[in-house]
Amino acid sequence: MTRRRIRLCVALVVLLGIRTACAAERPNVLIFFVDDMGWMDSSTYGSQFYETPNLNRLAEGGLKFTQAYAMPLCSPSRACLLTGRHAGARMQLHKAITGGSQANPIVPESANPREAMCWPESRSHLPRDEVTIADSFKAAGYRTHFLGKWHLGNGPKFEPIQRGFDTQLAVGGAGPGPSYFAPYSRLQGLGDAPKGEYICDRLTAETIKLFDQRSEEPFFIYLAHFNVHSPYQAPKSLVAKYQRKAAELPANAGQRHPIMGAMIESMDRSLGQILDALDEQGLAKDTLIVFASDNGGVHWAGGKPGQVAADVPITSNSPLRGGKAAHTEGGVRVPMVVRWPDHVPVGSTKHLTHLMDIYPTLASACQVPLPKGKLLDGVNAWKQWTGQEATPARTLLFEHFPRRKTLVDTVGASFVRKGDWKLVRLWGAGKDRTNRHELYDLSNDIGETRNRAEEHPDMTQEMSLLLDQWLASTGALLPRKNPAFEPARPKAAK
Ligand SMILES: [Ca+2]
Repeated sequence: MTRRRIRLCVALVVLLGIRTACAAERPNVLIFFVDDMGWMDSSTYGSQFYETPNLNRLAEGGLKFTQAYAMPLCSPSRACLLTGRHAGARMQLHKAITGGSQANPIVPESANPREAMCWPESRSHLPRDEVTIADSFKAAGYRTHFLGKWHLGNGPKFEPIQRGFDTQLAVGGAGPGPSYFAPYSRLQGLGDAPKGEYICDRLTAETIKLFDQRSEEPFFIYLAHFNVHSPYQAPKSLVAKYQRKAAELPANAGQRHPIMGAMIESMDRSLGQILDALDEQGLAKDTLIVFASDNGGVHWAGGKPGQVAADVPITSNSPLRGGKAAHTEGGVRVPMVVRWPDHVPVGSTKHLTHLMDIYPTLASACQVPLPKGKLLDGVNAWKQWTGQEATPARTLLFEHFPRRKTLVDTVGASFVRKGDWKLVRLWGAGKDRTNRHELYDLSNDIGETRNRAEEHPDMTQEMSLLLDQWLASTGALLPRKNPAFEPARPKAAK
């Protein structure tokens, strides 16, 4: 071999070596996102009713978070996940996007005389000037794919392919439409679905197809399942299985809804099929998986008349208080598991985290540059995820959720977590419509049963000040007293 050929071979080996190293350092990313799955809605987190062997399997090979937070509702949580920024405070997006949402939200000057407060309106879409995690990953050379529930604005200009995704499928709103079973009347790209197909199964199959598209570029997949949001529908055989299980339980058991059991198991089967496909294709070690939910479980009866267990609460978040749409732990604490073999150690962590942290942390893991000139509220916790640092990446966590009461247990509230303590501000709920504060020590009162605000006035004041400073820094819209309020009038029914 001539010297020139030797030099060429050495150069090739070096190049190939670097490429292999790069490939190993830039994993594929799969965000497996579930809708309305509460913190206790899996055997992984302690449910005795639901069966989630595949989430157990994921957690046994990864890191399980016990203090991961979302917003209490779908749209704001998804905005936090995708932008790494506070949706409720910075984007004025604090409700699920509906026809009543506004393009340019304000706080109305006055409201119905029955209402004590004027509540801020909520935005109708993810603002166009926000940069998404998909924008960043696409710019860094990833193939980016979206499947499932979007719920961040209606109309072509707000769809995933306008927000950094190369491909999109389904792009649903609050749920899959009138049915989880084909034909689907409101979902994109699924016109070929055979009658009776369950949308969860289809999204799973379409995700696995993306694994087959082997290319030089790694993939970034955001699979946002419709399960386990309403309408409550699941394959009959699975519903029957959970009817038998429920029949064995006392009538007051918190978790006993057969359709919910079947919907959760369907979702878990999807996860299992995806994990199997990654194993079979030799991709498991090169794929970083984040599993999470967008808000707490629905703890009221949500079935339709005549449906199985129509009068039974959909789930229970106990020992957490409340559920979906509430600022209490049952509404905002969610399951979250991260797996990347040989990088993220196996175990569980109490570190405080939020869906907002996923963007900067994944960007760090995958060497993806963060957007310039955009302040992220999420923190980069990669050193914590990988066990390189034991101290938490965040000790403070804020949420802003200024809405009138519309669903069970919901009130307009904001809160700050500082270490184990949680200070809640209930807007206009005090004497003469002043703000009321509640203080909880979650280290020994996870159910928020004992308000310690009077016992710890200094801490209450200090954390209230932190909340004020944060709200002012974000430009959040704040509720104010309704000048038209007539207390003598009966309050709105809801
Ligand atoms: Ca949701």
